[in-house]
Amino acid sequence: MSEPTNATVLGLGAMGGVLAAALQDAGYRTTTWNRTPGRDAELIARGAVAAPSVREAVAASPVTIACLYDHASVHETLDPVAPELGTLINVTTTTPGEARELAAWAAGHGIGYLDGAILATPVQIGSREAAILTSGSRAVYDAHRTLLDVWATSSFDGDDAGMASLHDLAMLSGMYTMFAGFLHGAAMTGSAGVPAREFAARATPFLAAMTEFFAWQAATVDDRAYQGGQSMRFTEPVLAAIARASEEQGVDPAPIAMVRSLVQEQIALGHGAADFDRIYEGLRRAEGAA
Ligand code: FVH
Repeated sequence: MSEPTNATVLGLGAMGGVLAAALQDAGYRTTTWNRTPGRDAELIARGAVAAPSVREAVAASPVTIACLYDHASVHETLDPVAPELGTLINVTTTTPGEARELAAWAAGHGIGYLDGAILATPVQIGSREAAILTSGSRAVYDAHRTLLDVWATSSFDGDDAGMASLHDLAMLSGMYTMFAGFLHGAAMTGSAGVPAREFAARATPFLAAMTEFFAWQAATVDDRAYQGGQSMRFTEPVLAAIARASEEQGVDPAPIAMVRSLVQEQIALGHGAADFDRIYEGLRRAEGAA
C-alpha cells in the first residue's frame, strides 16, 4: 500500500498543533480540526486546511490522528463519525485498558486502529530524541510508518493495543518517582540554604551512575534471585535515617517513606534477609502477573 499524502489531525493543543505542523511541513496535505476554533491560524498559514467539523476532517484523509485530551474526549469526538473512519492513529494518552477498549471499538466499526504513545515534548517532535511507541494493527503501522517517523523514531510493540501505553506509563512512573526523589533531596539540602542548582550538580552524576544498576535489578527480578545483594534488614535502617533527617530538617519525608513502607512490608512477610529488589514481589499484586 503506497504511503498516503493526506492526513487529518484532530486536536491542536500543545502537542497536536506541532504534530500537524510537522506533517504539513513534510509535504502531507494536512487537514485539521479543533474543538475550540482559533487554534489553527498558523497551520492555515503553512498550507493546512481547517475543517469546520470532525466529519469533514475525517472525510478529507485516509488516516486520522487523534491528539485529544483523554479517553473520554476521543469517544466524544469520534463516536458520531465512527462509520466514516477508515484508519485511526490515536496518540492521546490512555491507559492500556482504555487503548484496548478503543481497539475493540474500532474493530467493531471496521476501523484500522493503531495506539501511539509519544515519548517527547512538543519541542522535541521531529528530533531524534523523540520516540513514539505504537501497538495494535501491524498493517496500520506498516502503512503509516513514514508518517510516524516524521515526528519521532517509531517502534511497534505488537497487536495488543495496550502495550504502547503500558510501556509509556511504566517508564513515566520511573521518571516521576525519580523526579520526586530528586526534589526531596533538593528540599532537604535546601532547608540548609543549599541552592537546588548546587544539589543538582552533585546529584546528577550520582543518580545517572545508579541507573547502571537497572540491568542487575532486572536480572534479579526476572530470575527471582533475591539473595546475595543488600538485604532489607540492612536497608531499612538507612531508609529510617533518611526519613529522620528529613523530619529534622522540617521536610516532608513522603517519597522515602513510600520506599520504606515497601521494604517494611517485605520484612513483615519474613523476607528481611532478601535483597531490596524483592519489593518487586510486593508491587506485583495481580495474581498471574508475568
Ligand atoms: N504535551 C506533552 O508534552 C505531552 C507529551 C506526551 C503525550 N501527551 C499527550 O498528548 C495529548 C494532547 O496533549 P496536549 O499537550 O496537546 O494537550 P492540550 O494542550 O491540553 O490540548 C488538548 C487538546 O484536546 C482537546 N480536547 C480536550 N477535551 C476535548 C473534548 N472533550 N473533545 C474534543 N477535544 C477535546 C483540546 O481542545 P480545546 O480545549 O482547544 O477545545 C485540545 O485540542 C494528551 O493526551 C497528552 O497526555 C502530550
